[in-house]
Amino acid sequence: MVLIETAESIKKMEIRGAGRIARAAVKALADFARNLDVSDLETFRREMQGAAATLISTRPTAVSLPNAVRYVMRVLDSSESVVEAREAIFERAAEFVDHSEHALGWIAEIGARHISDGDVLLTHCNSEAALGCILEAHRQGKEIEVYATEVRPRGQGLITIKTLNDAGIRTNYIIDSAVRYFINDIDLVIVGADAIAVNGAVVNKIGTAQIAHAADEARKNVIVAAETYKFAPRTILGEKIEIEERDPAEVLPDEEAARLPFVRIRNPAFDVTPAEYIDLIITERGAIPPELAYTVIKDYLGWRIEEFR
Ligand code: RUB
Repeated sequence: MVLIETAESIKKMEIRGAGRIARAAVKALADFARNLDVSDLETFRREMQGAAATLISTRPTAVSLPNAVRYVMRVLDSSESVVEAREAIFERAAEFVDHSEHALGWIAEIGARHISDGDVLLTHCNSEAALGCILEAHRQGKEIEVYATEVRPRGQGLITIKTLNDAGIRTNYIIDSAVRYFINDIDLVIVGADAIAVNGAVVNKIGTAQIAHAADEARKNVIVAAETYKFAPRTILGEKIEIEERDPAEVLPDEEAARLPFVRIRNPAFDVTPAEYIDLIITERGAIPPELAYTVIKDYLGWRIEEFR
């Protein structure tokens, strides 16, 4: 069953990265709706809500996931029959995927404008949105060089350096703790986001906050590339974005950990970079300073204070 397989793949990080997770989830929802053999609307709604909950529970941090699922599920409120509801789900899911893919193109185009000929960039983790900007700048003929981090413990940096290498971009692969050592050689940091709070704080792969801090200290700009559906509406009311803490075995194998009974292994997958360390957020609608995050939530996501009553 596609729903269960997708949920498992997201949990195991076979499908990973906030944008990919969101697209996979809405495709799984559409598939679930297609195969849901029920005739009354109430049962259809209930089953769909169960499927949505299963998908949303897979990983807690990337807000693109609940945003995408809720965007698709909202059509159930106005549907009057199972046939209509099913069609509406298909339409919405396809619309989301289409928008998400186009958004990456627009972000790449806008982001590339902020990358100058001769720039040395630093990126962390593996973000489609951030890499899109780098690849587009290179495609435009800008002479650029990239530093890419390893990204302990899951090593997403390896995916990043393969992509950069395949594009023929001069790349330096460094361990995460070498960022401050190299920061003066870098002109611009460019990363993606899993979630952006209303105060402009950015949640991204663990280590991003340290990198942004080092960049701030060295007076280097930090750009975040993120689709509007990564902004977190519920932070308007002070809701905190949950930071996923993953299996300690990703950091140290269980057999080794078992020999160290006084040691607790901590494995947070993300951290929060305060808005003051971020210079610009590139969305598909344009580039904004982090202070304007509320505008994105209000104008583009269409979520208003009244919805939270
Ligand atoms: C991925 C990560 C990425 C964001 C943005 O973490 O932190 O920077 O999700 O990625 P993980 P994208 O590997 O744990 O999923 O721009 O591709 O949506």
